[in-house]
Amino acid sequence: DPYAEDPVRHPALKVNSQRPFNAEPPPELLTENYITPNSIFFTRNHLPVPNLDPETYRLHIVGAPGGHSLSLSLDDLRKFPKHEVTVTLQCAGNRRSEMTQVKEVKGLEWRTGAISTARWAGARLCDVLAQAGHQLCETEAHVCFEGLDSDPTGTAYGASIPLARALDPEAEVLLAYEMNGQPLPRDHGFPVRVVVPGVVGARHVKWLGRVSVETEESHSHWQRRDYKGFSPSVDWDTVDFDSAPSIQELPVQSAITEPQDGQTIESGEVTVKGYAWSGGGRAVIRVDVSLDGGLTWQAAELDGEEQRPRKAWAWRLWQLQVPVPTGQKELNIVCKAVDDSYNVQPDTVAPIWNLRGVLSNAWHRVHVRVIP
Ligand code: MTE
Ligand code: MO
Repeated sequence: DPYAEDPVRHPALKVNSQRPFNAEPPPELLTENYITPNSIFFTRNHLPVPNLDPETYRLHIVGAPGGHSLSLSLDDLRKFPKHEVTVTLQCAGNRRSEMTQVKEVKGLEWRTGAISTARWAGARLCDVLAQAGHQLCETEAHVCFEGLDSDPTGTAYGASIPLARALDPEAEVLLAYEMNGQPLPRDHGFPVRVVVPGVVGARHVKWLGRVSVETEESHSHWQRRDYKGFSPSVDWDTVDFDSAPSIQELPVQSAITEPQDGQTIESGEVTVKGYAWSGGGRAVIRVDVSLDGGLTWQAAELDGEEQRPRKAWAWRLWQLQVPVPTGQKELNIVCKAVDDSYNVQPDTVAPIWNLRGVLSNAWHRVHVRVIP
């Protein structure tokens, strides 16, 4: 059993698949803290968790022509300036279960919890690449990452990001060895993972073994044959994966975590809570909440840390405390966020449905009954 050495997990996690392990925190725990505790941070594994010895661990950085390759121990990596940044990580499949309700899709049934936030620390990828002699070039180039997790045929998890993002110090791409002040937990990439602020979770390669600069994107299945968006009319007979770009920055997203769908609430007052985030460092400027299915709206209060312009890597938690309109037997609560490019979420799922169930970011809707 290749999964026999997988770590023990927190019992509060909602498990979507045991082998490989995929799980999300329940909504009420997800927004209890601005920083998600490591033990309930959502976990997205495609393969068994490798058991790596930090003493013998080496990160291989393929050098530039004329530069030199590096084989870095954990101590070597710690000698680079330590950089710390709070980043929200979201899987492209977050909220896929709502797409399934429109029409069947292929993938794990994530609800609203395939997203979490941590304070990551490590070496900046730009500093490490510079030491290996890499610099910005005029031609298109990509930084390819390979994990030390692999399937029975020996194929490792892999992904890539554009070289320009990797070399931009303002993009704050990390080779992280700490998560919330602790060594990375095994499920989250121990001892070293990539953190790419503002970019889809799939590029944050865990258990990092190898970094190289190539003229093409990673040839990994997960870069080329997955994590791409398509029109609702594209099916498995007609899909042409080469025709769509790989997902990098994600669109604006928000969801309600309290109350939950199907719940019964007291009349009087209701507190609506949730999260909002956008990709590419775009800040959330507003979250609108409706109690009547989208007829009328009120702006929620944004909690959590202020976001830096163009570097809004982490989510905002939000809440709205409002009287329940008298005589109301039920509420159709809706939320939608706006980012600083004035991007908005689509109102329904059907027009953004796609066969892989990714990029599910329609208005989030929750139906509750009111006790008279
Ligand atoms: N890296 C490796 N090596 N193997 C993986 O299966 N999954 C990716 C990414 N990095 C994955 C990986 C995906 S799809 C996501 S969404 C994030 O890791 C999830 O990170 P987390 O488990 O720390 O939440
Ligand atoms: Mo993912």
